[in-house]
Formats: sequence, C-alpha cells, structure tokens
Amino acid sequence: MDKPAKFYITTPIYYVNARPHIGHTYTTVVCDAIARRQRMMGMDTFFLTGTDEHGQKIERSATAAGCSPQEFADRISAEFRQLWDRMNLSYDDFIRTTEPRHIRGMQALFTRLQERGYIYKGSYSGQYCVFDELYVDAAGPGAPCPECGRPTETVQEENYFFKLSAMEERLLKLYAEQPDFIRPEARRNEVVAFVRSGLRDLSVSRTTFKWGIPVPGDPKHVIYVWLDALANYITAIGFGSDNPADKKKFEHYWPADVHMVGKEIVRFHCVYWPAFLMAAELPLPKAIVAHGWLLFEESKMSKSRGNIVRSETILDNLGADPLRYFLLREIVFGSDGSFSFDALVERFNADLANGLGNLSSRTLSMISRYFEGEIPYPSQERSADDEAIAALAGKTISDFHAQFEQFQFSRALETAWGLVSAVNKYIVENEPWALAEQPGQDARARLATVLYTAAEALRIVTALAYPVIPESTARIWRQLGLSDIEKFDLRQLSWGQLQLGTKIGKVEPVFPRADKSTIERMQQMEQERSSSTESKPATDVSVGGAQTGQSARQAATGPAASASAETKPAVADSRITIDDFLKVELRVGEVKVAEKVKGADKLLRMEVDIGTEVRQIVAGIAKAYEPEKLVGRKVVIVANLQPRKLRGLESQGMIVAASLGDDGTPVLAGFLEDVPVGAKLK
Ligand code: ME8
Repeated sequence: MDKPAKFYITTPIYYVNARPHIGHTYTTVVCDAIARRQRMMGMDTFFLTGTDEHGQKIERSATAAGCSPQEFADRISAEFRQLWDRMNLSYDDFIRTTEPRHIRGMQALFTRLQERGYIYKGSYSGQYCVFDELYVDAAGPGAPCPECGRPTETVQEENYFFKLSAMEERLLKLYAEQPDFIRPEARRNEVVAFVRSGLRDLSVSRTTFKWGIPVPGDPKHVIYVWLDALANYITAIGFGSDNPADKKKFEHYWPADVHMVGKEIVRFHCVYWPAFLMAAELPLPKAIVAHGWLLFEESKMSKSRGNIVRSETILDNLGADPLRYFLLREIVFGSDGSFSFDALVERFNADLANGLGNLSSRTLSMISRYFEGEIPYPSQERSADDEAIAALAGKTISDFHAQFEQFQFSRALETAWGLVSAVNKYIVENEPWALAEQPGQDARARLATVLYTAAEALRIVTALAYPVIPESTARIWRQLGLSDIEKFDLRQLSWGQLQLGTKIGKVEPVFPRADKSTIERMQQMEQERSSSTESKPATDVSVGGAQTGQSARQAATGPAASASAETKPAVADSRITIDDFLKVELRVGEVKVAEKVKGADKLLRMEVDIGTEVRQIVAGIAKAYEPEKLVGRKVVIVANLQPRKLRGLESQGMIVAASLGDDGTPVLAGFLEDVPVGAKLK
C-alpha cells in the first residue's frame, strides 16, 4: 500500500553561540512559507527547526559568559524559539541536541555505524577550525582555515574515524542518478568536484573537551559535533526510540523531502550526511536545497563580523509579515541578496500598503457602502476588461504554483502582485465610485460586476499569499466574510468561487503606510542595540582571534555606522565607539610558564592559561620581571590579536602593561580582588 502523502522539511539547527539575526530568520521563514503552502495543498506536513548545542565553540562561549554550557544553551535556544513564535513560524517541532531523545538517537546511530563496520579507531593529527567545527587540510600549526580565514588549532588525539573514503563512488553515483538531490545546480557542481578530488576518512570523535554526546561504551570520547547535529533530522522524528509511536512516526516522515540550508554548509549536508545514512542503511533525503546569503553592505551578515540586523527591530516597528514578505520577494532565492531598512520600507509601502492593502480596503469599503456589506451579484454581461481580469487570475494561479514549487519565491510573488496591479488599474479605469452616482439598473449591474471582479481577484491573491504573509491574509480573508484561511484547499483555487451574497466582515486597514521616521527609528534601535552589550556577540568567542582587515572595515560600516553617518556630522577626533572598544577581547590569564628568550635580553616567553586554552605569549618585560616570580600571577591578555613572530617564536596575544618613563618600563595590569581565569574585561 502507498504511504499517505507527506512532506517533511527542515531548517539547519542553529548554533547557540550567539543570538539569532535576520540571516537565520531568512532560512526559517522560507521553510515556513513552504510548509504552510504544503499544508494548504493537503499534504501531511512536518516542519522541523531547532538548535545545535554541543561542541567546542559553544563550550568556549559559555566559559566566556561565565556559565555552564547547558545554562548558556538554554538561554540562547529559548531566544530562538521566542523569536520564531513572534515571526509566526508554524514549526511542528523544535529539536535541541541536548535533549535526551536526541542523545539516545545519536548514540543509536553511532552504534549502527559501528556495527556495520564503518567506524574504526585511529589517531588524528592535524588542524581544526573551532569556528566552523571543521577538520581542515591546512598546512601547519596556526595556519588559516580555508573556509573562514581564522587560525586553526592543532589537534593530536586518538579518535574514532568514519570510513568516508569508502563512500566516494556511491556518492558520485547518487549525484549522477538524482540530479535534483542538490539544488541549485551550481552547488551540485561544487559538491561533485569536491568528491571527485578524493575523500579522506573523517574523524568523528574528540577527547580534548567534554561538551558533547559520549561515544557509546567509550565515554572519554564525545561525538563530532557535525555528526551530532546532522542526526537531528532523524532523532526529532523518533529514530532510536523503542516507543512504537515514535517508530511509526519515523517510518512515516523519513526520508525528508527538503533539507533547507545556507550555501556555506552544503558540503556537510551533501557529502557527510548522505554518507552517514548510506553507511547506516537508512533512506536518503530527497533534496538538499541551498540558498544564498543575506548581505549587509556587500558582506555576509554574521555575528562574527558584527554587521547583523536583528529581526526584533523590524518586528517592533512593522510586524512579522512585512519582513517575511521582504525576505521572499526581494531576495532571489539561491543568490545573495542585500538587506537595508530603506529597501524594506520601500517594498512594504509599494507592495503591501499601496498594493494589496489598497486593493483590499477600497474594494471592501465600496462593497460595504454600495451593497450593504454583501458580495454583489455580477451581471451576465462581461466587458473585455472583466474577462481579462478573470483570465489573468487563472494564469496567475498556475504560474504562481509552478514558480513556488521551483523555489522561485520572488517570481511567484511578482506574479501574484501582477494581478494586484492589474485589478487596482481596473478599478481606476472602471470608476465604481462614478457608477454608484449614476441612476438606472445598467449602472448598478455594472457596479456589481466591477466590485465582484475586484473582490474575487483579491480573494485569489490573498489565498496564494497566505503562506508568505499569514497574519495579514487571514485578516483580509475574514474581511471578505470567509472563515479560516489555513483550512482552505489551495488545490481547488479557481475563478468564481466567491459566494454571492456573502456578508463581509468589518473593514479595517491591514497595512498602514510606513514613513521615513520608521526607517530612522529602526536604524536608531539597531544602533542602540549594537552599541549596548545586549546584542554584542560577547558570547561569541573569537577562536584564535585573527579577524581579517576586511571584516574590521565591514564592521565599521555596519548598521550603526551607516545610520550615524546619515544623521550626524563626522567627528574629526581620535575617539572610538564602544563598538570599536568591544572588538578588543581582553581576558584574565594565569602565567603557567615563564622563561627568558635566548639572545633577547628584553623578551620573556610565557605560557598563559586563558581559561579555554593555554597561549604562548612573548613579551618585552624581561628587564622588569624575573620569570620565576611571574608564574602563578594573573595578568590581562589581549586575546584576539593576530599572532606574530618575535625572535622566531609565535606570540599568540599580548599582555597588558602600563608603560612608565622614557624607557617605557612595563608594569603589568592586575586586580586587587581575586578573578577567575578566562574572565572577560569590558
Ligand atoms: O551552521 N544569510 O549553524 P549557524 C542567509 N549549526 N542565511 C544565513 C545567514 C546569512 N547572512 N547567516 C546565517 C550552523 N544563516 C550549524 C548547522 S545543521 C545540521 C547544523 C542561516 O548558527 C543559514 O541557513 O551558523 C545558514 O546555513 C545557517 O543560518 C547557519 O547557522
């Protein structure tokens, strides 16, 4: 017997090392729109999102914030969830990788891979990028990560390995046989090239930190965070549970129909994930769909660059639907797209306030005024104009569906709004207000036809747009006198279904126009948010510290900078903003080792524990301090300085000291009270 039709869609699970921004909102809104439409098309739909809570990055962020990883994850995960609720996202489940159901399922998957001979013990020696949680083929210690440019860390440990190399042929066969497995095509070509260049076995456990899921039977090891994270897609729907209802759920929903991801994590989803599933003898997802990045001032919006815009600012000023509409309409899916408050407000005013909002309020208020709030009977006689609108509506429905199904959300909305513009024009040309003034049956019949045509077109656009702007379309739907829009069967949508004589609801404006002051208010809020510690990525530990010159420039031209540039004259002095100051990561460290550097009478080589790691620091303080006396002393370290070489030794940070007199005698900064190692100064 065929399985009942189902549709399972997922977002990536987001790291809890920093708060959500509109980049995360983008992916989740896209999935929500798809899920809502699938439900309206009669599909048994399951929409999953969640948070990725393990790994070294999170452990370090928690240490930096002075709390346990679990407390830290609880706090940030709750923020994601609250934001998703405010954004009106209809997820069916929210998985957290620290939940028992996930831990159990992940361990079951690990055991399954072991039992099938795909996991063996070996030793790994190489470079690891903590920011990307990625093993990299970088040259040597401290070499930059090829993905993000941050310095990598040397890892040398006994690990469990996954036989990724054994999967090369099977993966290439999969990409060849299922061309739609990776979308869009450009991404597919990249993945194929990557796999063709050869796959090495993948280390899937770590022993040097604790914050992860223990390997079954060998708890010294925690499971590699990407294996842990990817498994969420099956553990959330019951994999690894003995409960019959969970088993049934897994059988029903797996495999996923769409894993939606940002383009930077395509490799994990298109290479590692199918390889794990093949090895575990589980069905493969039907498609991995990758979108582009939301840019702010030409660079990727990201917490580490500090150029983020928070959805809350837009929610507080315009509500969820304008942001949802903007993200789907303005960004061509698959490509990178820019965000700006000006563009958001312009789009809102043009398409929602003037476009759909105007169509809805003028049509419904005229029905209320001229027909006592009842949908009027159109006359049998149709003008060419009336016929054209009905024909356009039919074409709009079929084009919209085809475009939406091809992930062309922007085009689909453009199609639907083509009907909005045509009907607004039709109203202007047919002047119902003038018809209402004319005596006689003919004018009255004509008035009825014009308003019926406008109301029916409005109903059609409203139904199509519901998945994207659910709250406002539900309001228009009710004003049209119809019930529950989400229960409407979108497959049935066609011209002429509006019931004659339907009593319309109370007519209210749905999208009040925004003006320049809205833009200024949002810019100001972002500026305040980013200069207060509230939205600072204070918790987003810079792992290794090297920021590229480019990102420093980008941060300086981020939202706060651009807002102030417009509203304030430039100040020609050397003062820096709080933002600039917060870019410097100052930490308390404890000197563990200190020794003179041969041939350099001013330099000391120290090993300093900064809570998350021990750093080698070379400092010109040998004339002022005996090395032995420094051991055990608490010092202040600039922890995110680019490493540099002094006398052939790499210095991974700088020690803070006052500089006295003409010869600059150093005096180390310290504390009167006891302070824990790793504490952040701000
Ligand atoms: O990568 N533009 O989590 P993450 C568009 N935990 N989308 C963006 C974006 C931007 N500027 N910034 C973020 C992880 N995103 C892993 C995933 S899945 C098993 C594990 C969105 O918090 C986009 O979907 O870094 C991207 O792939 C995701 O957030 C990365 O979120």
